[in-house]
Amino acid sequence: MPVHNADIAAIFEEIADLLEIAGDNPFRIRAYRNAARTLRDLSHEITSMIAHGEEPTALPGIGNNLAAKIHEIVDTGTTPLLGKLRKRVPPALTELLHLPGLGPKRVNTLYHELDIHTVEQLYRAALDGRIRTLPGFGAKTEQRIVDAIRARSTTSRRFKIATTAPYAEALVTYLQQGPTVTHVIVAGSYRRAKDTVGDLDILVTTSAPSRVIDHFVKYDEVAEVIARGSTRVSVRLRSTLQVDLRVVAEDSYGAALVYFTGSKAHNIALRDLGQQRGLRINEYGVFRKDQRIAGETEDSVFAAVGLPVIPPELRENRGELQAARDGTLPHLVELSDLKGDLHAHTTATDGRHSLKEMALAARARGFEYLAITEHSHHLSIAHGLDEYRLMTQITEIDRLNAQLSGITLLKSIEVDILEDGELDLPDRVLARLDLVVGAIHSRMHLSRAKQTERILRAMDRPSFTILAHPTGRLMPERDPYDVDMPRIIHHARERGCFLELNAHPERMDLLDTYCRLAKQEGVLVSINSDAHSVLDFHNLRFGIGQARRGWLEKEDVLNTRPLHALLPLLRNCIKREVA
Ligand code: DGT
Ligand code: CA
Ligand code: CA
Repeated sequence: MPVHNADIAAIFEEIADLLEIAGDNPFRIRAYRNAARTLRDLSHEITSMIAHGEEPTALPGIGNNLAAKIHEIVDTGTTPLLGKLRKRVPPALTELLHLPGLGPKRVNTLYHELDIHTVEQLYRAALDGRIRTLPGFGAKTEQRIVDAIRARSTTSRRFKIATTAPYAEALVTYLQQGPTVTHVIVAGSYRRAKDTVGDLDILVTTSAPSRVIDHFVKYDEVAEVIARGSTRVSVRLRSTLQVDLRVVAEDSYGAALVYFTGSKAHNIALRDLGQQRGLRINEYGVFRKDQRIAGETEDSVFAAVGLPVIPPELRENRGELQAARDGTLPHLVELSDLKGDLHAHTTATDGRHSLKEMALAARARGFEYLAITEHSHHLSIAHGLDEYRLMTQITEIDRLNAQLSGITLLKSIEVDILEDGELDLPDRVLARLDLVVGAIHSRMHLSRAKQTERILRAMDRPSFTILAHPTGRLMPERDPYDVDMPRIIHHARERGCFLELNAHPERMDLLDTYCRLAKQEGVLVSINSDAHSVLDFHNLRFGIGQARRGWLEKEDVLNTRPLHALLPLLRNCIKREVA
């Protein structure tokens, strides 16, 4: 069975979790977590790398020991270490570890004091008020546990889009190799580039549906066939991801693609539009009475109702049909429009590559600039920079900039926004940087009013440039914090600063609807990778997808500016005095 990077990463994460609960060596735990991240972020399958004779040790952070584990998993689907650890620690406990506020110490307390193994047991104990009696817990923690479990049950069945991408791409390749197939395309929310995907919807055109379906259900990854008909089949993959396959004739391709791309709300609105013109639109075509007038291509379907084709990312019935009718559809930003990245880390804090490695990787992508934005010292778990270490890095950046051609490193910092809205470094230090990226990493549970005030105050600092990951969510374990985002966007407008759309798969924040609001307010959005390794630039494609969902065009995005146009914008922002 082909083993995907995500499968190996999941095993490494579980090993790390189990080691953590068992109180193992922190360095060992970290090594597994880093390796999991490396694998997940990899743009190619490690199995094919190995098949080409390359060794996993060529990857950053993968030593001989981890490489041996990877080989074991590729060959057998698992590693003996996992079995051993699962005997030592009840495996369900790792699920508890992923609830906010529960570290290994608390999980151990729950296990030993209350014999809690599972999330369900934890939920019941919390509702009974038994958690608050434990040492190190309180009524507040207990309530947070209840909230988190409730939130989880509504969101946990969805996958981050970045997680589904390797599965989708591998399946498309597999289906293309099958018999009598012409088009293969992933439709549904995946094609609309939603930040999370409920299931994959794959559309295939063929003259022999049953042969395609036979081929599909033989795919190695298929764990279970949920439902099978003559032109459709639903399966669950081993990763638990569900895939719906639809098989249609070539001349229905466009109509089926429109239908299965959705969204449902968009489809219904489009169908109504058709009805007003005496047309019937369904997944087989566009019909006037019994006569088919369109359906081979998406263009033909939209043209039948007098519209240009609408980009999939806009198809949410949020005004796109009206815009299409008015000729005001946006010309959406594209990945190739990005000229640089304004959020990246190096080995100086919690990144895994050096300044130079990051600079060269950015240059290789065709970027003109890369802002180095380490954490500031308040974030001690990431080994954040104090003033002295920041100054040392600035010197090093100057040296590298003099040495390297074709790429400019910008001096910056991801400075912590403290609870009172102050920044973690004084203005005189921040004033020496090209830009200042501010972010919240602590006290996520302030009231909406306090959290909003905190951010507005931070934006008032004279050097503040970009608000990073504006709602702080980490999918799936941390919900966005409660803030008044329209007010923050408005304030950004007044203060002349910018908002980040963080393309890290777990963040994908600013949300699409707020991207759109930012555009309406004239606030530029910076689409950043938050790279912690040279591989992370790859995630920018998902950030672009979300920006497109937010109707953003090239000129709405800060880092589509070439360096010479970017610098004045940053300076304007930095020099602005507090009124
Ligand atoms: P997901 O899977 O929850 O991330 O979201 P989608 O949009 O992929 O939804 P899914 O998989 O249930 O269905 C795929 C597309 O099929 C959906 O976007 C639109 C179309 N569709 C599904 N059910 C209906 C329906 O009842 N009416 C219409 N007009 N279209 C539907
Ligand atoms: Ca779907
Ligand atoms: Ca579906």
